[in-house]
Amino acid sequence: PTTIYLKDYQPFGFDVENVELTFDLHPTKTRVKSRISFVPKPGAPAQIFLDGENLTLISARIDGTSVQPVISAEGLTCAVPDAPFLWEAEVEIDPENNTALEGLYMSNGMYCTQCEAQGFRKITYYPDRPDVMSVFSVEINGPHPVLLSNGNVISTSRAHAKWHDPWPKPAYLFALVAGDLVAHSDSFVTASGRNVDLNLYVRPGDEGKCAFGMRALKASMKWDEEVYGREYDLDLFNIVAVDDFNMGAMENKGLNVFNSSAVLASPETSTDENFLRIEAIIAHEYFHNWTGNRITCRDWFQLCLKEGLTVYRDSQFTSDMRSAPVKRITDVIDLRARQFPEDQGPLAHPVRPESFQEINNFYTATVYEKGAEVIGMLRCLVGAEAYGKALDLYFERHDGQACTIEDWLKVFEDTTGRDLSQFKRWYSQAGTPRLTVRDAWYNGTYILSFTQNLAASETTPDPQPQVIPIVTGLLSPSGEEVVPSQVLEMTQATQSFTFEGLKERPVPSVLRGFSAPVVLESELAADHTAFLLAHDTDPFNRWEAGRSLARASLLKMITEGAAPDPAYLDGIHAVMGDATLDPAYRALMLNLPGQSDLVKSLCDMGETPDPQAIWEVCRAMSHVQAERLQDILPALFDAHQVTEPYEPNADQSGRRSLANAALRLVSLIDGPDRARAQFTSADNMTQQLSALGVLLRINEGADELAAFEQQWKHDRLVMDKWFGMQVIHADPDKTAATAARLTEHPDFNWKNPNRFRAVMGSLAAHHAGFHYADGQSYDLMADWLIRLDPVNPQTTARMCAAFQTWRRYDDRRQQKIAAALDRILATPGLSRDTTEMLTRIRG
Ligand code: B3K
Ligand code: ZN
Repeated sequence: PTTIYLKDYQPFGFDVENVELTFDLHPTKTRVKSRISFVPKPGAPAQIFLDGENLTLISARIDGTSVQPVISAEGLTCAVPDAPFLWEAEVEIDPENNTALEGLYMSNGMYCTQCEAQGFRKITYYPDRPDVMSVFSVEINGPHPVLLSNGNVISTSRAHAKWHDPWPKPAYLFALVAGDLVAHSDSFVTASGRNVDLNLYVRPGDEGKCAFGMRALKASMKWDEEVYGREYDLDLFNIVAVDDFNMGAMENKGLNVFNSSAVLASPETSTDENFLRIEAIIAHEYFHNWTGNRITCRDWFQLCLKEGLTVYRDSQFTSDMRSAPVKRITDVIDLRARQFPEDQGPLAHPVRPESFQEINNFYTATVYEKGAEVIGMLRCLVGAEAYGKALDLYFERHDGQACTIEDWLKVFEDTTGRDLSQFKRWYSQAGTPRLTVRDAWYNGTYILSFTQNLAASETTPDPQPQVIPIVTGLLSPSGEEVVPSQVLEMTQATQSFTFEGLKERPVPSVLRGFSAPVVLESELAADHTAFLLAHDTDPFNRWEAGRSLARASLLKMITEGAAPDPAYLDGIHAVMGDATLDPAYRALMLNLPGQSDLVKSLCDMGETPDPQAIWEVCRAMSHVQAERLQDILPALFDAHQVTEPYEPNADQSGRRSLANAALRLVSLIDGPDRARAQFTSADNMTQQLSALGVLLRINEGADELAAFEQQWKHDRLVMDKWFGMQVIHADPDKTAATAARLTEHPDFNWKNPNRFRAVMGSLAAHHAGFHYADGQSYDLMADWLIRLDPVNPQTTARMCAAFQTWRRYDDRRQQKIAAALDRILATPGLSRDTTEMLTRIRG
């Protein structure tokens, strides 16, 4: 496989003025005609190369004359005039047998496209690169009631539609949908008074699951006007739900395509978490209209330009719609669970990678989530107002362009006068910096000293100090904020910050709001964690204090057989009983650190982690939590019941999450009765599913599981939960067998990515079950990756990340994993996607 390098970037030799496409739809023999006006740039080559894969060329003409291009597996090469010319081609493609779900494919009888990153080349010959932007007109012929493409409708009649998108765009934003769909329609009036028709297209039967998505879309449109001054720019905005989709959703211009799990919602079938995720993804795709579509990426190395920024924007949106501290805490939990392992293992790469084999493998937590963290740091450093000015300039200066990280940083430099060359290292250095903090106190002067350390890695052999914004506040020993939050701007490898004029030695609260994506290590003279859990005014750090106490206690239980730390238990007892605190926030306080987080800590301590022992200690800790909180759990459960009609808003979902956290713990002591009652009486999925989870966890849910299947067997999205729950809640010694049994279920449609992930993704997420000593989970995973790879390389490659932390385990496990990896790698014809992932992981 070839490696592509950022340093080799060359602009394309031709401009594309205009693209006209005609589709004659047929399940196995779709014809695509293209008419493309090319204009050679000065110095253009005498031959043009057009990307194309899995296409059958029927005919090609230049300015009306037949040509015979040289065809390869990657595209075609053809001699061209040194003046503007019209390229006309006709190709045949086979959507029905396109199981990779990239290009034009079929899902339950409906036609659908996915072109990002390089799927358009599976539709027709084209310069399939984001810096080639053009205006598209599309004609669709096919016997389907709904025929959609980007932009505005020019005409429709039976079996025929014409579309025109006035905004120049790269091919990856092209979309086409055709099928027997129904629309849930609404409209939105923009700030300047333009009326926009909104449609959410779904399969007949799903009409009742559209209202929430539509509300989220309108809220997003309004928010982007109010917060970023960005209006929508077409008369029409369509969203389509599709059952077979490799990821969450796709921001095609004016025609967003969504995994049905990321848009369809109803109280009966969706949990509060589902609603939250749907709202965020709808916002994310909508926000791409400006950050991604109007301003796009010059090349795929710049992916974080649109993804980091758009994740940052959707997290701001969720913070505004719901609770900002809760959003921040859940984002950090997610970052540590997904991005940190990536950044600290064999898949580590910079936020802006410098090479790749398969770009689809770089839609990662690092590009997305760390990319968003980098923007959060930038905003923290320059301040909210300067951030706003820089963004205004970004939109003004770069509208209609395909840009780079250099362009992005330049608008900040130009508006603030700052030199961001050191800050830019966040984009080029891989790895999670470790930040160590020490303190000292001399009569009235308090000093905080920090050291930053970034481990060398393959992509970052010689790490240099980064700019780290450390938001810090100081508390008095009685818990008052004596120095309010301020940004300490660290630029050196080691650096001290001095605070004068203090009456008594303060308690520091550092890295408030998790102001930088680092691992903080405390070498403070005294351990203030329990104090911060009780008193910190920063909600993030207060939660973090609880988490640190829990982690430290679990590690001592694992390594020394110690008893659970009473300071931790007293601390959470106080927080749980504090009715002034947001219920959602309190529910988060009860969660324990992830088991793979603990593995990492153990490795750092020089210990060999035992997944089973970690699992048992976490179980034991939950029991101890339940006992310590026994006096308040029943009351917490009762007091947070929602009696009003179900709404997926922050207030109600917060109350449900606390009640369900209480239910989970109290059931460990009192048994299944409360959960059974809740399962039976529930009128919404949040209550039903959490009751089922509680029951499965105490090995009591067999009847409910059967009842659930009966009740929901007609609903794919709910059945995904049914599949996943059984794996997630299996005991470690039964996890592989449970997953294997589920793959035999008649409804285990493994070619559907959601269903595949429901079983295999849950297997990977069950830490102790996946790493159970007999190695059966590794083998099962390998079997299924081998089977899925020829069908759907993207979903296979993504699942390979399950093995990325394998070097953290003992020799026996490593041998078993190595054997599984080698077995997959030895499969003839393994895809480029999976080969790249596994070679990097295997090392
Ligand atoms: N831009 C798409 C992701 C495309 C993934 C291609 N493998 C969704 C998003 O980030 O909004
Ligand atoms: Zn995105």
